Amino acid sequence: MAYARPGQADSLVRFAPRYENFIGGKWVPPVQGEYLDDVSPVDGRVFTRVARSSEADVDLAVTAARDAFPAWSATSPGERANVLLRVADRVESALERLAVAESWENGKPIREALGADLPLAIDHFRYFASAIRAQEGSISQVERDLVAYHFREPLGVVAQIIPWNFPLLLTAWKLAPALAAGNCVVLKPAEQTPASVLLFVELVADLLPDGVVNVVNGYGPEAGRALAVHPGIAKIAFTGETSTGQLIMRYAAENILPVTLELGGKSPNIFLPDVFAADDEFAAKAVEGFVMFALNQGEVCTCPSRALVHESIWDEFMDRAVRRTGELVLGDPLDPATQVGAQASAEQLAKILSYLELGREEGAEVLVGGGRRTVPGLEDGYYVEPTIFSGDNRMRIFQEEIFGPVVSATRFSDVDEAVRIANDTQYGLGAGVWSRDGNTAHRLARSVEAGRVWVNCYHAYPAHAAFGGYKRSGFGREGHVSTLGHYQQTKSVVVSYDTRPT
Ligand code: TXE
Repeated sequence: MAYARPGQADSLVRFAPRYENFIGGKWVPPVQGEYLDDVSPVDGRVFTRVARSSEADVDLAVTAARDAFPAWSATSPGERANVLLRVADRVESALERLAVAESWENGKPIREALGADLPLAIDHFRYFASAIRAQEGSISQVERDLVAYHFREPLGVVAQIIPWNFPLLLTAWKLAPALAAGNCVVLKPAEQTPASVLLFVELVADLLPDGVVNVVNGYGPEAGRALAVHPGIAKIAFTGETSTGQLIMRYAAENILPVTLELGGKSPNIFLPDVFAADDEFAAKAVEGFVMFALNQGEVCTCPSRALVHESIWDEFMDRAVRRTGELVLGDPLDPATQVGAQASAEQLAKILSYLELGREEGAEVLVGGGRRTVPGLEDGYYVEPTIFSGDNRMRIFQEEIFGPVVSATRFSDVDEAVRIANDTQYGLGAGVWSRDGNTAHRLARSVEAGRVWVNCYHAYPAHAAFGGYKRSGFGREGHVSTLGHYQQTKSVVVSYDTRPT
């Protein structure tokens, strides 16, 4: 049975009619008094309104964060770890409620929110609680009586700007390492999906000292830009489109700030001939790996949006892939049986439909899907059929990030050709390799220019495995102990224990 929709009497979620910014531990109305509409892609209707922030609001948030920094940065790693553990427990206690909110606001199937987004978010807080306690500095013995101690110190106030495809998970990916390292944060959620982040903040507000986490809402070129150029911040962490990432780097240059960027992708998923030579269970797993292009409606930066299938298995493999894709259950995101939900926004829907059109114009063949879908009772929602194109890697549908449930498939004849096609892209975020031959899989994994390569699996995002891009997919790593380094600076204290005069 589907979860009740927010607004229905028995729903787990009751959205307020309006949300303010969260600054210095309080809900603060926007200085200019303006709000923006928050639309659910499930039914295409406005369900709440959220502060539309300007420079003045950003300034308040950065000031609050700076005021909180001396005390927070002076806490011990153990104290900060305990805060993160309490945040994790609190989120866990409200898992279903947050999942409904996330599904309603983003359009993702509730089964994914319950089974992946929220559990992974919780685990990230726990992971970084452990990571910060286990982190060690180093001592260099420069000379017999001259040593350098290396301390890892927080940066200060960190600006974090996130997109709409994984609002709660990316909030966790950003907040957990930043807070663990002793920074204060000003977070700007995407204008399409602020409410679930605000529910999260409301839930954990009493666990955090005032000003340690602040949230300013609003549009990218207004609130986002104002935050990124603010002289009071010490770093920008951004996830979003590659062209926005370029702007972020320019903004960062104004104040000489470090940035980490997690940007777009066009990830190849490579299927070698022995996929079918092995047992059928393995072949079935590989087909499921192909079908993962539709996870989160394809609105995933690592969406396996290019499938490279060996020519010797093309017919059989694609038959099975087309059949499985056609079986995916598309519908009400709040129904636990639903596997494909709604695209996150009307703009995203329009973008995907334009690429479906473009693929046909370019001469690609539609093997399954190819259009918008209407869900009974949710006629104004933004639903797109999972679509497989067959074509050539030079086509725009193989080169540009569509960010929808669309995969462009092509064949290859040997491993060298697979590598050539896989690397023929400006992006380098994710890749998949499917083979029973460990040597071939290893060779491919090492040859593909991507920051994350999955072998015989896909879309796994465990904490403790570094995630981030090569090429124009950005730089910096998340989800791993090394991420702490992106939120710290190194101080070396050089000490002489030599008692002789120099
Ligand atoms: O992204 P933006 P959009 C890709 C995907 C999608 C396309 C457009 O292909 O179709 O980007 O999505 C903030 N200064 N990805 O327009 O603009 C914005 O408010 C400061 C890939 O939503 O990058 C939001 O909070 N901030 C992707 C965040 O940046 C600015 C995830 C992301 O928005 C800003 C999402 C500015 N000038 C989209 N302009 C991934 N790789 O995960 C915007 N923002």
